[in-house]
Amino acid sequence: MNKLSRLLDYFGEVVVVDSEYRSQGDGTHEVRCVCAIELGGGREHRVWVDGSTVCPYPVDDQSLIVAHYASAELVTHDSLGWPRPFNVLDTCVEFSAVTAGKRRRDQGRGLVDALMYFNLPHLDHHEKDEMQELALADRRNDMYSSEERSALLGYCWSDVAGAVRLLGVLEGYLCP
Ligand SMILES: [Mn+2]
Repeated sequence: MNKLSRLLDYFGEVVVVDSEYRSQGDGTHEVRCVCAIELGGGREHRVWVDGSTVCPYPVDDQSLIVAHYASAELVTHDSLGWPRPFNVLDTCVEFSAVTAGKRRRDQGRGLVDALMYFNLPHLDHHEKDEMQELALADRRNDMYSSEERSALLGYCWSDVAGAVRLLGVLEGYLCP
């Protein structure tokens, strides 16, 4: 997957990020995994958090970090001791702005809702719930089997792929 972004006219790199985690209730995340793609360079990242990790993608002032509900990714960065990104674009905020006054009451603003709104490929809610339950389990990262790790990483990656598709549509509004 290597889809160019029109936002690359404005930034040296555009990185679409998602993480899976268990919220600890104290403003920090027990982060399971982080997936990301650099749309300019094409590098893909699939990181299972095992001990200390370093942020594998650029977060400097030349780079734009894109995520759906990006505040969660900022907490993930804080929780991992990673630097906070300099520039952030939240596809949930942009989707909300673009569809304000147009969404029906039963149309939410989550990633699956946004993909459905634009008739883009998406996981079904049930599949998503199942994976989120796995991420929320009350256990340490080293207690996940290799099958569970790859299932969660695959799910996390599918959210990155979904956010890339959503960004492609939103760019039509953001970069007219
Ligand atoms: Mn996710």
